[in-house]
This record gives sequence, C-alpha cells and structure tokens, in this order.
Amino acid sequence: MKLYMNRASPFARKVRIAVRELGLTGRVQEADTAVSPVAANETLGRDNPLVKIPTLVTDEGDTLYDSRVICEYCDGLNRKSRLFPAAGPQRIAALRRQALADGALDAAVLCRYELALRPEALRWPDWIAGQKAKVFGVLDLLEAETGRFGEEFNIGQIGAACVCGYLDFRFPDWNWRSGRPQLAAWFERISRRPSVAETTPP
Ligand SMILES: N[C@@H](CCC(=O)N[C@@H](CS)C(=O)NCC(=O)O)C(=O)O
Repeated sequence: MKLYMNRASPFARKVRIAVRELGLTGRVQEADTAVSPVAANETLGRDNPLVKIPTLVTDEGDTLYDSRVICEYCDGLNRKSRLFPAAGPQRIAALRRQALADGALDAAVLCRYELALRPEALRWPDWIAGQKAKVFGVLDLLEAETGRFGEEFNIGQIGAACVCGYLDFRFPDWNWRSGRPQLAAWFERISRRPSVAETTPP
C-alpha cells in the first residue's frame, strides 16, 4: 500500500501511528509528499481531488481518505481490531475523542496556513484568535478527561497525542502545557511509545 504523507502533517501522523500500532509497517510504503492549499500537488491530485494528506492507495488499487477512514481501514486489516472499539458506548467515546482532536488539528493547521502562507497584509488577527480559542478549548477538555484515558491507546488517544505533538512542533510559543499538568504528563509518557516516538515531527 502507498501512503501519501509527510512528517510535518499531524493527520498523516495519526495514520503512521496506527500503522505502527497495528504491526503493518511492512505493508505500507510511506511516500513523502509536499502539499499546500495554494499549490496543488499534481501527483497526489490524480489520486485525491482534495489534494490532501494522508491519502492511502490500497493493494487493491482503491484510494482512501481521510485520516479517519484510513485508520479504520488499517484497523480492519488486523485480525483483532485494536484502535476502534466495536459498536457500542466505547466506540462512540473513541470516535467522539477523535472528532475533538481532529477539530483541534483543523483549527491549528488553519492557523499555520494563515501565519505561514497568507501574505502578511491579508492576515486577520480575530480569525487567528478564533481558531486558537478552539484549540485551547479542546486542550482544556482533554485535560479534564486525561484521568479517564487509562492505559488505553485507541484512535481517540492517538488523535490527542497528535494534537499535543503538532502544537510542540508548530506553536511552541502557545505553551499548551501551562495549566494542563495531567495532559502534559500523559503526553510525556505516551511519547515514549515507539509508534509515537518514531513519528515525532522533524
Ligand atoms: N480531515 C483530513 C484533514 C487532512 C489535512 O488537512 N491535511 C493537510 C496537511 S496536515 C493537507 O493535506 N493540506 C493541504 C491542503 O489543504 O491543500 C484528515 O483527517 O485527513
């Protein structure tokens, strides 16, 4: 299988962590792919009209996106599903936490584009502040929920780890750890997991 990805993308990281957790590294070829919302990557665009990473081309030649679908597909390749609980309250809880993390990542990535891509004269501070507030709202909720994470590392916790890692990578000045000791301690611990350590952004 071919995974369009790059090491900076927190959404691609979700998939890369899942692949490692599921023991699928030998089956997935990671293809380093540059993306930009203002300069579409032609090769990727032929497989995914959204021109976003992660995108997975399966051994059967199907093309899958986005990170949620790819992670669940990979989980299904494993005889014993591990990252997505079976239908029921635990599954809904995991999907909800994934949605929370993905929403924070969407907001943080939009801030990144605004600050790194949009010409300075066109930037809108209120808009950046609005996105940043969403990220901090999610962090506060995750801080309140960290005590319930337990030893589990399902798709919800993978998403949470990708949020923390992306903020360290792109927005160290946001000091996300400040006032969130539980989440910080959890992230420190989970960062030692090989799947997380190996996929730390450059
Ligand atoms: N909902 C998507 C989001 C993917 C996404 O935003 N990827 C970014 C990189 S982190 C991207 O490809 N951006 C290029 C663009 O917006 O054109 C997912 O979960 O995979």
